[in-house]
Amino acid sequence: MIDLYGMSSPNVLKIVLMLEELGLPYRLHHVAVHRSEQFDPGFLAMNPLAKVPVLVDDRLGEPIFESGAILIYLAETEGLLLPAGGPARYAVLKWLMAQVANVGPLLGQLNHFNMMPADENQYALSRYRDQAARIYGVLDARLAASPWLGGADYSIADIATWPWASYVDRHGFSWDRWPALKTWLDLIAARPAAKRATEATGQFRSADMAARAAATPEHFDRFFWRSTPGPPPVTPPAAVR
Ligand SMILES: N[C@@H](CCC(=O)N[C@@H](CS)C(=O)NCC(=O)O)C(=O)O
Repeated sequence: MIDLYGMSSPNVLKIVLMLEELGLPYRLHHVAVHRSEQFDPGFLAMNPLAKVPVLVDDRLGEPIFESGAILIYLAETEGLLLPAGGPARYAVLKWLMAQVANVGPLLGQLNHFNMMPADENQYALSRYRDQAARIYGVLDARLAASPWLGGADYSIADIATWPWASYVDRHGFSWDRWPALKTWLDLIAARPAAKRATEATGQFRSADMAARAAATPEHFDRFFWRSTPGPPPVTPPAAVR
């Protein structure tokens, strides 16, 4: 059996999408990060970085953290969505790494500063808006030249990037700037696995909203890893890092 620990966030949604694509049975477990559950000793024993997703598969006997590692593990275990070798494998892996090293961290920082009081964050907001536009532009250019991020076939690179690419309008940009990215996004959204994944993670959304509503200022400081107390978020954290 596979157990996935998570919340309603893009890094978790990508793993649920992968499990749905593979048709594997799994159980979801909510981690209330707004109430500091990621710092419980039991969770830290699975991921010392105190972040979701974490996947536990009986067949492996060792929890896996970091969404990129989880995707590679599942792809290799099932022999799907990642070519076994040659240039096609490394094309997929480089776009997967581009997501975990660039797309997620940069868009996640924009999400963070977007939810903070604006007057304190003008420089950070403008920096990460520019970085987000750069990232969306790179993805759009790749998808104008290639049907999928990794090349000819749908792969774990697409699965990793899809939940993050949907932030374009929430970040206040127009889709007109990146039409190839939009076509690709809609193509994945229409997949039955993507519909099932979105539905399956719906339970996390309500649990996150309840946990956030019950969070104290101290919970927010821990959640944002702040050593000095800071302001509470002013907008719902659509995605958190
Ligand atoms: N590089 C990690 C990032 C994981 C991550 O940032 N997870 C967020 C949710 S998307 C999280 O756990 N946030 C809560 C926290 O940082 O305490 C991955 O790809 O798995």
